Amino acid sequence: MYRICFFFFLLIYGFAAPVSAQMPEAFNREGPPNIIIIYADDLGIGDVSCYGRGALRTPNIDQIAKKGILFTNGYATSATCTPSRFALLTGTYPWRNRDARILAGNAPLIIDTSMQTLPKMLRKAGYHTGIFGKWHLGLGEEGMDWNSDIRPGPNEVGFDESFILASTNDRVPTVFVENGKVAGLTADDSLFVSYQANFPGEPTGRDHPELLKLHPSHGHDMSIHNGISRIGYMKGGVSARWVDEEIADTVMVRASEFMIRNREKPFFMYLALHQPHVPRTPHPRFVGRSGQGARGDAILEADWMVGKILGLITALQLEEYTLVIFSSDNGPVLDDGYIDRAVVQLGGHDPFGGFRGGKYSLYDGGTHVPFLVSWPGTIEPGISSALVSQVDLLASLAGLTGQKVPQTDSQNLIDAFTGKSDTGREALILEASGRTCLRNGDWVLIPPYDGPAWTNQWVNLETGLSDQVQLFHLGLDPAQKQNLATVYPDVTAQMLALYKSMIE
Ligand code: NG6
Ligand code: CA
Repeated sequence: MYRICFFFFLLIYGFAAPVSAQMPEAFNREGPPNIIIIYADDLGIGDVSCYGRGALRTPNIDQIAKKGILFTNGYATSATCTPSRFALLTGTYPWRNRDARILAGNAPLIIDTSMQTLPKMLRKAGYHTGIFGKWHLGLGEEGMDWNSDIRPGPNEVGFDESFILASTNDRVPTVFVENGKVAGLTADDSLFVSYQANFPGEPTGRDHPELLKLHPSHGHDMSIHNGISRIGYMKGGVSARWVDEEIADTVMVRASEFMIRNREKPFFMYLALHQPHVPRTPHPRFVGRSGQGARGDAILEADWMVGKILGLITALQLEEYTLVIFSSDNGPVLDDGYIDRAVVQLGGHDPFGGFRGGKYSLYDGGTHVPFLVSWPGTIEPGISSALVSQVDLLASLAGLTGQKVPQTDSQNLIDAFTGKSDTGREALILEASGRTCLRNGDWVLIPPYDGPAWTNQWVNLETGLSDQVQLFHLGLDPAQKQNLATVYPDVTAQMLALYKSMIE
């Protein structure tokens, strides 16, 4: 009840007025800033209007660019979620871990609890750490019971507080896990999860399409919750199940409470948005707002969340003490498994921002994502073309906070992230579905691979795979249209040699 009242208070009056009214004197805090990473799910570079490539308007996300640095060469490590999140939190390339692939909702935790992680490192530096939103890095051990302690999970890899979607919004179980327990689960309504077989008597989207308000286009035809069929089977835990349209509000309340409670000490907040991943189920107040259907509306909902976070930072008088990083786990996709009309309602919008491929792709559309960093008073606003990756945040934030981290794939690029230098990393390995390619300077080399050049007919995106070696110059050809491998055989040979030395 308290939470609901608190939320409506914030929603109706906005964050700024009520919070500043309770605030003590302005802070004059020494030491490193709060760190907030806002991480969208399947958001393209063209979806964020400060990049000037698409038709959607995201005024709140744009504020981060206006107050900070817009990176034109910012990358996720991977073209899908789990591997990118693994790299973000561990500073290690995901292709080094064979389990860092899109995980089922009942997969065990894939981060070894002895590993260095971003939240552990920041905790050592004196930060209070919290995660709110999508996890998708596995939970517990094989065969875990969802009705008892769900460990290891975020709290065992460095987060003091966690309130997470167990995996993705299209996978069972459709419940939040709060500090190692299914939130709101009651003893008389146990929750069971399987990715093998249905539970007798439970309806599925395959057998009962008449129960659905949102129909799958491919896959997603198993257990039904809230009129939407998902990947995987579940039974029970009804009282704990989320309402998809309220996920944004629920996560916002937890994130806001965390910031308010911890305003006087340095905090690290990882806010992992579930938008615009499928199923796209924005709250009714965003429905129809984008004119682009559910995908655009879900992005506007995410933009609203960013606006509320920025408003709260201001209200708490923490602007000059807070570093905000905004990015996305992988590139965009239109039809990712539900008939939500994302393709037909797109209009003139280009989520891909002119890049080739998209989610699941080794081409730049898979991994070349929006990447914004602000820290008013310390970072001068501007645009940077430095090559930076999410894998670098561990070493860079360790550099910022005076921590030592073991040698990993992460590079300390704090000068690039804070705009003191235009130099980023020289070379970066990118990954899609377990295959890798190399970006070095402006060149991209994709080694030859067996495999389809296109994903399935619904997703309908290029994978980047070819039986020929591919070489592109992104400075001259950002859309990767011209394969220069035979035009520049020396560059191809050098790039192949560098690629081999980096992945061995
Ligand atoms: C795919 C799902 C897709 C999405 C993706 C993971 C099907 C047909 N497709 O297998 O909908 O869930 O996995 O997305 O099931 S990610 O952003 O979390 O990596
Ligand atoms: Ca994703």
